[in-house]
Amino acid sequence: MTDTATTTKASLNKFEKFKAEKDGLAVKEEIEKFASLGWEAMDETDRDHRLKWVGVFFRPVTPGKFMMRMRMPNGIITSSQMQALASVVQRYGDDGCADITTRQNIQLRGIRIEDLPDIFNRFHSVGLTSVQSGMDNVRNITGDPVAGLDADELYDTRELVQQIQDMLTNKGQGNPEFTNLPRKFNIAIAGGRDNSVHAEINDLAFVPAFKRAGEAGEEISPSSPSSPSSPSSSIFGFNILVGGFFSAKRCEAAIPLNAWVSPEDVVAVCRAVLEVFRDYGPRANRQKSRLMWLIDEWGLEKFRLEVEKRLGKSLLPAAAKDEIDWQKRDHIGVYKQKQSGLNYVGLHIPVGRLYAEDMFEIANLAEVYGSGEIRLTVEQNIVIPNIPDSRLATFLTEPLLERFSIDPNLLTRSLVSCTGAQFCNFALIETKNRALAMIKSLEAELGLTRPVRIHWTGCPNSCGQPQVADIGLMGTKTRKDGKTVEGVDIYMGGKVGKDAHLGTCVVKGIPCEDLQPVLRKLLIENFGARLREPVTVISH
Ligand code: SRM
Ligand code: SF4
Repeated sequence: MTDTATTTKASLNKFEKFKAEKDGLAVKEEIEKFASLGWEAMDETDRDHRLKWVGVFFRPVTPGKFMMRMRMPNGIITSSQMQALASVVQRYGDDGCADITTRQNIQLRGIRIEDLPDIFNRFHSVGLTSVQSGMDNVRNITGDPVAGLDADELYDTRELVQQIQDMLTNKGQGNPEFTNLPRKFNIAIAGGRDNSVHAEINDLAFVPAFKRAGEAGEEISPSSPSSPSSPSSSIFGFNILVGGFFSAKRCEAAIPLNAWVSPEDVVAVCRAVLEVFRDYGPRANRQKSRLMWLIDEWGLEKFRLEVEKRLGKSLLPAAAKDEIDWQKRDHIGVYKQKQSGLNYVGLHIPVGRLYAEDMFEIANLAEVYGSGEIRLTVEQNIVIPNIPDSRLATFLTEPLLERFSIDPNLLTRSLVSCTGAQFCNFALIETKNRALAMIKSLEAELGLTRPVRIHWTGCPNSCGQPQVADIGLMGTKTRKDGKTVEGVDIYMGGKVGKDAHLGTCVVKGIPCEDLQPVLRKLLIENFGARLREPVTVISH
């Protein structure tokens, strides 16, 4: 392993120790062996931890039925890839399903270890990879969900995101240079004006920003390439944000590195930042290992200097302002593309949950009406692009759109939920099913005039991002009538898009069984909701 500047071997935590004994990626060569051994006979560290380096997650809640986390750069998947994923979960009957994640990605459920060799072969044949998607690796890299489609976009993020993934996974084969980071690492690139990727909650994020020729860095020559939509004599690039993260102990929005890069340098900057994090990031305490802890220890100036050293050149100071000046869009509904005569259509997938037949049908619709491409959003929904005007009306009559609506009710529309107790052993509460049931009841009681973004997360790890929500609900255990019951802490004030900032906890420990009237009140008092008809409030 890479020795860190600050950590001695004796102070390594247990994760560092097992990584030092055997790199996680080594299990890639042992899949056949594991398949014939079976999950019960496997070495426990390989089974419970190292398999995550190839995207395979042991689920203590459903032992023997594993989860697989893919990589979907920029949240883009083809219909044949979707079919391949569908055929994998289909074989597991009631145990098989898939979830769209809060990082524009897909996770599969019900996976049996004996099937892994065949599953990896299938993935390989359709160009899918799940490598380095868990543990101390870089997670799925997010990009603008309407990249290349949106007439107002500043930069098409697709190629850059793919290049970064190729660099850090060696084109999906696995890259031992980046398989032993001190902790997980998130990267996002925003290409539009609405920050569709939640740049502020990533360890490293790039947000569109124009530099005026001559502004601070004389390196910018008027002949440098500029975006079609750039103001005259300006050049397109990105301001860099660093250190955003959520964890059970601490949540921070990313801070400006005071650096600007042109698109050509983005991959190199990612490499440089990751090398610095890998070689100097703190490894003693896993609760204090994310990038922001290193920045705290060093100060931003030193961090920036080390990144520049690895990069082999100075970074230009940030552009005076970035271009994130829109409210965040959710992409649900029908929208004209920049390509004349084509449309993209966003379908709402309730809490991101899909079954094999849904996945086959989505793939089929994308092929029949579009170009065979499907996009995923961080709100756990899908976008089908490239539907010609001439086929749009017929597309909109497809039965699947009754379940996966293009015009859902206003609370349903913005609902996001993490996995929760059904599959996740960290969960303190059940989330997805509860979230759906409660939203349905609230919508029956209330009339709304605008969407309210409600995010559920089953524990303080915050995978469901309650801090970015209008109303965030974080699972906890609380007391009621002398008994321990499932409850939530309530977060409010999360703002996304322009001037994004994190919400904070406003109430703690509301029992889930008492939550609905509390939400009703919040929606009425803060978000303009109105009671459809008087509700009898029963006091407990
Ligand atoms: Fe997460 C761990 C699910 C996005 C913060 N996350 C987990 C594990 C792997 C825990 C486990 O082994 O059971 C969960 C798997 C449950 C399962 O069976 O699905 C899990 N995280 C998820 C997903 C699936 C939630 C979802 O329903 O969408 C998301 C998968 C994203 C992906 O495709 O890679 C997911 N997780 C996030 C996010 C949101 C984001 O990235 O925007 C966060 C907060 C942002 C961040 O990381 O800074 C997040 N997950 C965590 C943490 C806390 C990290 C920390 O520094 O302490 C953990 C626990 C850990 O890593 O020790 C965690
Ligand atoms: Fe599991 Fe907690 Fe993440 Fe939800 S927030 S998926 S319960 S780790």
